[in-house]
Amino acid sequence: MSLRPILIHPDPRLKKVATPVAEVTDDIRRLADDMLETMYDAPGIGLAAPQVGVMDRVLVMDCVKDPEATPDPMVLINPEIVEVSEAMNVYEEGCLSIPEQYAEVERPAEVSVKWLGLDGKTHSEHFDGLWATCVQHEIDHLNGKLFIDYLKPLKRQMITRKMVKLKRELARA
Ligand code: K1U
Ligand code: ZN
Repeated sequence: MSLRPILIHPDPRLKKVATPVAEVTDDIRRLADDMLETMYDAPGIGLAAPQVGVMDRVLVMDCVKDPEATPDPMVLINPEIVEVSEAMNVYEEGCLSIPEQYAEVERPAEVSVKWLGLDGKTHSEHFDGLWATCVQHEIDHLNGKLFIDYLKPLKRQMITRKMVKLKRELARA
């Protein structure tokens, strides 16, 4: 297992639609392991493959925030939202590709998702609470969408300018 560098916005790879995975290969298993290690190290509650520069439809998440509780790592390949609730929920989201920037985003409060597991089988689950918010945020990444795309243009531009500055500073360091 190894840590992979996380891309920082703006980066063209974060705006692209990722490609469906045709088969669960050793490369995909290695990618999922590396993504979980990278997510826990960040730390974060989710990570999508495009954030580490891989344009495959793979995401990982673990929304168990309590460090004393048992971790619940999940790997979702080719995830699809099959049902959304009418009820909406607002959560102050962050993003590992947009460090230290947070904003309220409104999304369906509950979603049903189906995906391919590392076992090669189709799985489906109903998510609510933070899990529902996180899985939608990660599926957005697979579709080239960031949480700042839900914000007013002025706020989005302000955050993007901060990230351009941060990337310049990181490149100089
Ligand atoms: O996809 C990402 O960039 C990861 C992102 C996921 C996410 C956060 C909040 C709402 C929806 C999706 C993060 O994990 S940001 C970091 C974070 O939320 C966190 C970090 C440490 C402990 C608890 C949360
Ligand atoms: Zn994100």
